[in-house]
Amino acid sequence: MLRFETAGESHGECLVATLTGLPAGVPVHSETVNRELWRRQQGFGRGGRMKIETDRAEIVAGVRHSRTIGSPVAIMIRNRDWANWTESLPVEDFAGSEAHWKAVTRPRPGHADLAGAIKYDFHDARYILERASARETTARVAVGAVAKALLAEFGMEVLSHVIAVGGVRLERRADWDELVALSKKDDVLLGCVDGETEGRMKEVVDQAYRTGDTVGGVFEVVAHGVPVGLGSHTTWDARLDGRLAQAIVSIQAVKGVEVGFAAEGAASFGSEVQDTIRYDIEGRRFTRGANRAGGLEGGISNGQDILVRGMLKPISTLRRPLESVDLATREPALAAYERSDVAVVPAAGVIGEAMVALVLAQALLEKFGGDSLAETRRNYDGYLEQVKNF
Ligand code: EPS
Repeated sequence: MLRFETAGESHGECLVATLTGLPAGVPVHSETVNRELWRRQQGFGRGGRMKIETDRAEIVAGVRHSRTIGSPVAIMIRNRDWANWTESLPVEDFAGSEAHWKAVTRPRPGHADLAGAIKYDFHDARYILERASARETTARVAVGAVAKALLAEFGMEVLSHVIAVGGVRLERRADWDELVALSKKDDVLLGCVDGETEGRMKEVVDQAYRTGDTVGGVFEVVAHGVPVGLGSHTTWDARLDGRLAQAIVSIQAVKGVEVGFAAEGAASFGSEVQDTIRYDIEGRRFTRGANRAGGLEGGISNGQDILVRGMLKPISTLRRPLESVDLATREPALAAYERSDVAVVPAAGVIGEAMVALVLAQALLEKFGGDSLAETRRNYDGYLEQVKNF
């Protein structure tokens, strides 16, 4: 079973992630992981922290001579900002440390601050926000890049784009080649495939900057080259759509997920929604009239592109803070503000890619197993042959 874990606080020494259960022989290169980390840092609307950090992956276990060796892969990403926090958040307490604490006692509406402080019995939300912060997603993206390397061996790719920022929405479908081109760009504005729409998205972010506000949006993750048959209809927790939904909603600030064209489908008749089935006699394969199901039927991948969207609420740290209550005095107070992002939709898309890649890698290994890449490939090729002869 492929599994991953992350640890690390936003202003601690580093973030770490382990990925356990990969077969031996998967090619892994630091530069590929670093490119994904770089992509996560981009986008118009990111905050001051991104100017401090240049996230770099240090692969410290599980990879030798650029290939996995079957043992857990461990990756560390150092926080440059840690240098400014060594006295405020030390591992070992020291006499007089209180004078250096950066206590957060005015919880931000929408953040984990208040619920976390009550639950963990802290009167300082600092200990909560340090882990709740989306800085944690750096570690997810690092192991997600390794999952992508495994998927690439089987012809699968996962990319994303932004389909809405605030009320501005991309009104057309993006094709796969546009997503590939977007992922190769070295100047990321808002991650939208349409320049004119992206310009209008930027105006919304500009407005949020001007007014001390924040803005959310919607990203779409597309998985290309996925074979028919990952996931299963047989039990609720084997359904791939459910597993992808959890992976997407677990991303900080994501409040909603959509598989395929769910919202549109809910407002339509069945005759307009289902993807009709056809057969290509020469190619000896089943084809579809459309892909409104987002590549998933009955919780099983159906061979079409997998489409999942994440809906992000606006970031909860506002420069023009909202009404709150001071945890110490119980008096009304404005919520805490240090610095924050104004919009993070393209970055969230990159995180969404990592999460989708991890879930697909898990489903792939569940179905095909293998301790070495060669063994996994043999099982995979045998299955594809079976599908061809179905
Ligand atoms: C983030 C780093 C954080 C925030 C953001 C994501 O850095 P800092 O808190 O030092 O400014 O910019 O986290 C949040 C949105 C949040 O609410 O905590 C990152 O690396 O993505």
